[in-house]
Amino acid sequence: MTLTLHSTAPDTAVHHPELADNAKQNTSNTASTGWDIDRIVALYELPFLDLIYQAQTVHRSHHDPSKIQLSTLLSIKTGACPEDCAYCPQSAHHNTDLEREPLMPLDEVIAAAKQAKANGAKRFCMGAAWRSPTARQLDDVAEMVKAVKDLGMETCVTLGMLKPGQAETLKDAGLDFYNHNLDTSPEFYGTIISTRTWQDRIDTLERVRDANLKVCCGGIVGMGESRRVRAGLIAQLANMRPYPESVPVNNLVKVAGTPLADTPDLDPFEFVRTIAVARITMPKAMVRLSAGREAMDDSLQALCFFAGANSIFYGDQLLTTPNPEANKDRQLLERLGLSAQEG
Ligand code: SAM
Ligand code: DTB
Ligand code: SF4
Repeated sequence: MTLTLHSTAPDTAVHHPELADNAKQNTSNTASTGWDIDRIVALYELPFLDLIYQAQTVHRSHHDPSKIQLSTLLSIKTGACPEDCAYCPQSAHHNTDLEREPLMPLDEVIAAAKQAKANGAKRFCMGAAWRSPTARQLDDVAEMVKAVKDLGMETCVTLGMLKPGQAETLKDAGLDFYNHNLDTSPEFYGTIISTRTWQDRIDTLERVRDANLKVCCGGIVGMGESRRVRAGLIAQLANMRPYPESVPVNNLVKVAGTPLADTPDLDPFEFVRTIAVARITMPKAMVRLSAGREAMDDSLQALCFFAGANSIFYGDQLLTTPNPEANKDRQLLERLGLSAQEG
């Protein structure tokens, strides 16, 4: 199968104030209509309340608004990554305080997954700071996937670029999702990462799709990009055929020693707008309120849920940086009348 990305769309109309129009569109994640960047920018430019009302309307026609999907992350191989992603504390190109760690032994991975399951997570996501796994590394991860799947959890891994055949090996081991983010728009990509190209990302995403794995693909905002760049990222995601099942929206976690450590904060409402625009353009996707929650207060997170986020990373740690404590998240969900989505 070929993954097609459309940068232009036949319909460039701005749907305001007929808010229902967008709610009716792109309801299938194989829909043939594309999202033009100008039309996405126009969504961003709606009055804030109109935008989140529209996003909530779309959300309710495709999802149970009381459910939040919970995924727990584990870094199975930490630091010393050869890639130079400007945001990432794990890049060997940056001087962060991070301790590098080799591939985690299988029994430790299983213990962490059991703990995540006991805490109520339904999906276990394992991340490795690799450019691309070797055959041997992939076999080790496949064993981990099988063991986690045997616990009755959904599985996700993010290992960098995959070579032909590797996605199939993971699928055979019981993998459900592969996470591989586009991260930013094609135009901005080169200012953030120089050691791989946008096309490298697309090639791996195609391999993942061809192996019948579900795609988890999103990006990061708050890296000093313009609104148009954010719209460009969303357009690329929404125009994938099919668009990803899972869309993580990360707010930059600023880590000392990375080139982006001193980036000015993104306006929190712009972050909420990004969630809303992702929801409207990818109605059936799970939109994950991902990295950056530690710096958000409860009201801002509630606003993100209202804008259509219906998934979070759950557990005290992301990969290498802190996440809200699980107990605090449980309390937040309870206060909001939200509950964990089953399976
Ligand atoms: N090395 C693999 C890769 O890049 O695909 C997998 C791990 S990588 C850490 C997974 C994702 O984490 C990145 O694509 C990026 O979106 C996100 N990420 C990394 N550092 C981040 C940061 N400081 N703030 C927000 N998101 C970050
Ligand atoms: C994603 O989009 N965000 C997660 C997950 N996929 C792998 C990772 C966030 C990492 C944040 C920085 C860190 O903790 O190292
Ligand atoms: Fe490596 Fe992934 Fe971090 Fe980039 S984001 S430096 S590829 S771990």
